Amino acid sequence: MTHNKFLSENLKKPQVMGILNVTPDSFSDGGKFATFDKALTQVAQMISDGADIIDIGGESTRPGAVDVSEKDELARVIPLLKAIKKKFTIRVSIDTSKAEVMSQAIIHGADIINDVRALQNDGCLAVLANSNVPVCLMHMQGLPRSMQENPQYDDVIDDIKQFFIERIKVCEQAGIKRERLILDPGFGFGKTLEQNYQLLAQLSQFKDLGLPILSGTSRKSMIGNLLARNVDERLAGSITTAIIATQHNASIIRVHDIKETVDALKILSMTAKYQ
Ligand code: 9MG
Repeated sequence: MTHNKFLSENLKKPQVMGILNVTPDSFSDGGKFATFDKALTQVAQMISDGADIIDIGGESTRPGAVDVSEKDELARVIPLLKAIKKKFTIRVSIDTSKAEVMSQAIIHGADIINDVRALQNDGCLAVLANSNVPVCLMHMQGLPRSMQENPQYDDVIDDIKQFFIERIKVCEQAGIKRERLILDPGFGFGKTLEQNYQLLAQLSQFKDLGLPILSGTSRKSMIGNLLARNVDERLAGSITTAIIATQHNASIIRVHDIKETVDALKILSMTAKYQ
């Protein structure tokens, strides 16, 4: 399977995607990078720690999160994207589900669109169809406000695979080539603890779709709830899940703790040579 230029050139080794939340209530950093200068300083640190991609999010998608207006999201994300593109050569992904944010992000140089709603919101397919930017289609059951209330599947792997097949078809029909797509099972987005770990253990089951897999488990409740650890105590769990995901075919790993994940991946890669 040939991917588009970005994907074929950059997925030869697992890519570390560093998380930069620019929401006042961001998931595990308490919003401490919510100001512009701090965010830029953080980007410099993420690059020096070895990030391959920076994922900027102006909408919180944590369980229970409320919606943000388009105006607020644009104001959080676009000036920062422009500044990063001016100052650094790092690739930038924009985490959004809004067509206008996608459109502005693409105009201002975004390298990937990361959509936890898999381009299901109005206008998103058309925006992507008019560009050549890769897009991550994430699976979520329900909506952030209520998704953890009672997640139910006939078979979590099969159901998510069917969702991917359907979304790939819809994208292709809209004019978005298959080779621009990245798939993400959406750890923690409408999944029980057991379902999350089944997905992690069986991530290779999505291999037959022939598309790159993105995995995001960093500091999530699936780690905290299993280990009884607060958000700031989930480093070991986050690294372990990143390594397991990589061993099971993930090629982009979305993380908070870049330096530690890069170290762990280097060790994994050293052993992979002898397998
Ligand atoms: C924005 N966001 C939060 N968690 C995520 C995950 O697991 N995957 C992707 N693609 N985006 C996420």
